Amino acid sequence: MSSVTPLQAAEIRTDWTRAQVAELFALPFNDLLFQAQTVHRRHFDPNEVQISTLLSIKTGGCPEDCAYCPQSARYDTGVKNEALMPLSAVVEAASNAKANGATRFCMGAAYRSPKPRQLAEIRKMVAAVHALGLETCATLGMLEPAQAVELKEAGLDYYNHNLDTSESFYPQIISTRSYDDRLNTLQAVRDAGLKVCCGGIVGMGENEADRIDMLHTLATLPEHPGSVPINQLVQVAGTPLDAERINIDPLDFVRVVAVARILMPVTHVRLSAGRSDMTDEMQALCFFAGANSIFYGDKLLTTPNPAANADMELLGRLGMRPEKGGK
Ligand code: SAM
Ligand code: DTB
Ligand code: SF4
Repeated sequence: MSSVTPLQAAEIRTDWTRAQVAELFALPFNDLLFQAQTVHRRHFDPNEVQISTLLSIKTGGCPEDCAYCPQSARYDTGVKNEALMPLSAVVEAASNAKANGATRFCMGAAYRSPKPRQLAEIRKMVAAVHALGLETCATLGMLEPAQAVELKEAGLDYYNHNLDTSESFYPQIISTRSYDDRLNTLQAVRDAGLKVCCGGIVGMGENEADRIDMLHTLATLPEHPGSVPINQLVQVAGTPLDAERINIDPLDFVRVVAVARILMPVTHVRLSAGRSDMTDEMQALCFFAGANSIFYGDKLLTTPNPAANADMELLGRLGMRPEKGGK
């Protein structure tokens, strides 16, 4: 949404109580989806979906221990440690993404946090992608306030940094950085005037209380994130979370999308990782529940995503179309 009317603004609140979030989760499925679709229609064209394309500009060899991640150097996942991509290759990928209908280009790096030399290179990439007329997004790990400002000055629109899960479940997933570290990076990003892209992962063995807590934290940040990616865990061989056989009820995933939509009415809720494991019907339910953004293209960072033509076919069957956007 480009502008928010006063009536729409009245619906945006950052003072949700945890009990209110829990009440939404407890609604009968049809009541929850009806409410989510009603809120969605007040703020968005329900037949439009924002298209983002991801590029891994620096793959593998990450020092962090995120239990879900194929790029951690601590796990034997077959992902090789590659150097930062050259600028020309990034520009080529961004041009292709634009030609294929993406309006936002997200550059991901397997860093704990970027070093000054790396950030200098990435600033050039951001400026070049911005010059193509695409919205720019980066996800590079933790940022200091000055680094966030540098990225903003280079033309960055969004910074992705996820909470991943609830504060209480978090220590079972990551030990090398704290929940507060994440909140501090989000603060630095907001203070620099960058738009926040922040969400989490469903299906890591968390329970409903954890999902309530995570969405409550997101919806009570000083400002709602501009984008909230909801990822379904992609189980990758070699990661600690692959050893556990985690089953998630697809309807519980849809509930998370619906509650996110109701809590954060003008946010783009992105149906992110995990779509390759979802049926078309589940994705359709997620769109009905208020998801209005996807990652488009055959690959996420290191794992598969539905083929672009399959996505266009699905959108066509649903009478949906890509949102016009970019700059
Ligand atoms: N290294 C940076 C960081 O962690 O902030 C940026 C890239 S990292 C891959 C971005 C996000 O991808 C993670 O926070 C996590 O939410 C998501 N992610 C990574 N591996 C995933 C998986 N196997 N399944 C679902 N989501 C995943
Ligand atoms: C987000 O929330 N999901 C994207 C993006 N932010 C960077 C990443 C998904 C990664 C899935 C695992 C992989 O492909 O390596
Ligand atoms: Fe590294 Fe990010 Fe993967 Fe964690 S999620 S291991 S920080 S690339």
